[in-house]
Formats: sequence, structure tokens, C-alpha cells
Amino acid sequence: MYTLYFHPYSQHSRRVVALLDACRLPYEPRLVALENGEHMSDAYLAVNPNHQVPTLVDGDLVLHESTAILRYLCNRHRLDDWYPTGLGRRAMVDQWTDWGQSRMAPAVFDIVFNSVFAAPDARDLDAVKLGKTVMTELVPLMETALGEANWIAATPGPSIADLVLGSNITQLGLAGWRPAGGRIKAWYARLCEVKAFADTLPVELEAV
Ligand SMILES: N[C@@H](CCC(=O)N[C@@H](CS)C(=O)NCC(=O)O)C(=O)O
Repeated sequence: MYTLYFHPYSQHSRRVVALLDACRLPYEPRLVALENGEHMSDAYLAVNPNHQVPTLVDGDLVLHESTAILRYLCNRHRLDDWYPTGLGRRAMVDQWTDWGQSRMAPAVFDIVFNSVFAAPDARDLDAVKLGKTVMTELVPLMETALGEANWIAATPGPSIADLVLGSNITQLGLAGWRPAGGRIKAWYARLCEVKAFADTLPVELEAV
């Protein structure tokens, strides 16, 4: 059985929880209390020296980076619906997964950390502004990419790229940002119909 170190307010954790639950893969959840600094404890640093969640443990394998974990689970359990095997389609899933990590996640962090999680006197309002500017650029890119497709990489069902982008969008909701109409809104509503994804939503965002 896997062990998953996680936190429910971590978008990187929730995407892994969603996949594990959707595929009914048994795991022991271990909450790392970020709010109490548990991620900086010697015990947790021995698990993940990056002091971040999630971390997945599978026997001798200790794996961090949420997207590496998602791919590992898909490869290990042949979750081909979530991570298609066709070269081109898989490349598109990889593209949007990596885009979520490298383009969207920094903007999400800038906005949410500095308007929700940082102590009021430590908030960087310029970072919030920058994050919002980046999101203004990213939203039309995602709208165009969705086109007439139900899922971001035009897969028949949701893929790990949808979990990555969806968990980022949920996180923005903590700072009051919601998809404002159009294809992203419809896509996000569709993703919330996936029970395992909806079950990971933080309590105050359940009614999206
Ligand atoms: N690239 C990492 C990012 C993980 C990450 O940033 N986790 C945050 C919570 S969402 C965290 O643990 N932050 C605590 C810290 O960085 O000290 C991944 O995809 O897993």
C-alpha cells in the first residue's frame, strides 16, 4: 500500500489524492501540518528534503513532485485513460501538465500565497498583481486550447493534465478567483462532476 504525505489545501497534493481515489488505489494518507511547520521538521525533511507535499512512498521508492507521482501511478497501474499511450496524445497531456506546472502554478502561488496564506504584514502585493497579469495572458490560451473539446488535451475523458490545471484553478478560488464564463468555466464544472476531484475540494469551495 502507498503512503501519501499531503495537505488538503495543497493543490499539488489534491491532484494526487484525486487520481488515487478515482482509481481506487489504496493508500495511507499522512497529513503534514504545513500550518504548524511540520514540513520543516527533521522527520519530514528525511522524507522530502524539499519540505514540500506531496510525497508518495511505495516500498523503497520515495517520490516527490506531484506530476512525477501522477505519471508514476499511471505507468504502474496502466491508467491509460488518465495518461494515454498514443505518442501524440500523451505528448499533449505532457504539454498541458508541464504548462500547468511551469506557467500557471507560479502565478497561482503569487496570487494565493500573498492574499491568503502569508501573514498580512508579509504579503507581497506586487506579486499578486503580477500573478493576475500572468493569469490574464493564460486564460485566453486555455480557452483557445479547449476549443470544442471536453478536456484540455482532447482526451475522451479527463487526463492527469486536467487534474493539474483543475487543482490550480481550485486554488485560485481560495483567493476569490473563479472561471468567469466561457470554456474554462464549463470545463471546470465538468471536472467537478468527477467525484474523486470534487471530493478533494476545500470545504469553502464545494459549491463551485
Ligand atoms: N513542484 C512541487 C510543488 C509542491 C509544493 O509547492 N507544495 C507546497 C504546498 S502546495 C508546499 O509543500 N509548500 C511548503 C514549502 O515549500 O515549504 C510539486 O508539484 O509537487
